[in-house]
Amino acid sequence: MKGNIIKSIIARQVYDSRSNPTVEVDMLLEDGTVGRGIAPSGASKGRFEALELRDGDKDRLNGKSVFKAISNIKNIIAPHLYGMDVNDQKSIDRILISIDGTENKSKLGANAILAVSMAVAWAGANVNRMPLFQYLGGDSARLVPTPMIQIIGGGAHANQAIDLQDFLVIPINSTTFSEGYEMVVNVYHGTKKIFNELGKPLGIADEGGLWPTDFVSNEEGLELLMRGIEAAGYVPGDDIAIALDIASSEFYHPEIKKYVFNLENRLFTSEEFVEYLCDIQKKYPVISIEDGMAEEDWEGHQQLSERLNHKVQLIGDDLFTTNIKRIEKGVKSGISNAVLIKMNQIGTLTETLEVIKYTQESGYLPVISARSGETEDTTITHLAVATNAGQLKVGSVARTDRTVKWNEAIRIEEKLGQKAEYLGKHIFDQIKKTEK
Ligand code: 2PG
Ligand code: MG
Repeated sequence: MKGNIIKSIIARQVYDSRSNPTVEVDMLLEDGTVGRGIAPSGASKGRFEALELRDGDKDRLNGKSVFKAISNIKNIIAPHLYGMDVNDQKSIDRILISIDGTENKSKLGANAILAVSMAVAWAGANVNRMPLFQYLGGDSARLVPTPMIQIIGGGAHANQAIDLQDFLVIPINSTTFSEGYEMVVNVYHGTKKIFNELGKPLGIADEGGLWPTDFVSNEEGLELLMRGIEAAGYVPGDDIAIALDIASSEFYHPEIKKYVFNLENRLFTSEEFVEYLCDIQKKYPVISIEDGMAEEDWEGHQQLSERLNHKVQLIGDDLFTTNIKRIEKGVKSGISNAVLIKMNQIGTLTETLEVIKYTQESGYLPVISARSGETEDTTITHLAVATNAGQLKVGSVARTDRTVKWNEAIRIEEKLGQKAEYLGKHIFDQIKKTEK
């Protein structure tokens, strides 16, 4: 079909939710259809992620401009793709991978490659007049994700005000996405009310969560979250469960092999940190822990997994970096039982789909995730439904770069109507099922 043919590719520098430059691509087809992709950007990045290409020009936008990536799209990528059928996503992504030719997409930049790959998907869906989730997932795409939502933000997303990065909730006692989302909105407001009543100064962290400025311990975040859940009229553990992204690579010091809580002036060995996490899990209704240990502390991960796997969802983010080779290593040794899926950690949509498939086939749980630097792009919501991943993590319920993704899930749920499925409490069965 001639209409599906790629006619021109426009790449430009736009800005993300942290006011950093990023790459946007418009994919124009012969029949006038357009598809757009915008690359997101992380702050607490894993060492093994694909490379985000920035210009490094200290006199311009702190070295963060992306004109090299844009010129790579215009001069290297685009000439290869003109005349191709936009519906052939796999071949297009394969070309992108091969003209880059590096392990970590460092020649062309994963931001350049991903924005193109996403734009191809949207143009493909648009030219077929289909929602993206259906275009990618067909008729079996019907699992609307259970949200994992940040209420308090810390770590690299809040200027290290506290060491732990994300205090999140999962609305387990909900039967639809819309119902679950409403519950979390209530928790957000409830927690804000508690902060105000206690006279706690408060900012908004990078992903829209509450930014504590005067905490004395990391556990204080958990205490306040519990109070926030109760203030919203819910029972912690029954209605709303807690999830944590420890993002521990950020405060692990490999030279001394210690985890360091700056806020509390406390040092932990790997074993002690496993103990700390197990204690927290006993004390609070925590059902999901991400990056409990640092990205290179495989032994620590092994210990944590022996203690908590199958009771708790243990997600590898920096640990796995959406990379089959690293996930394989985890699967072989029974490390963790879930994988955080971030498209820009690997760099193309096709590879992301392969990672999700591999994760599911390995009996691990995929959790689709945004980055802390985001835009109006809603691809990840569609990706979650398309792959029946079951869970989505997008930061908080405030700020438009976050709500665009959640609002899109509300629309998709409505569109699916009777066909829509949802995990809610079944998350527990899913975690249990990861037991071999
Ligand atoms: C994470 C993400 C999203 P960043 O650690 O899971 O919260 O943060 O995009 O900064 O890596
Ligand atoms: Mg993380």
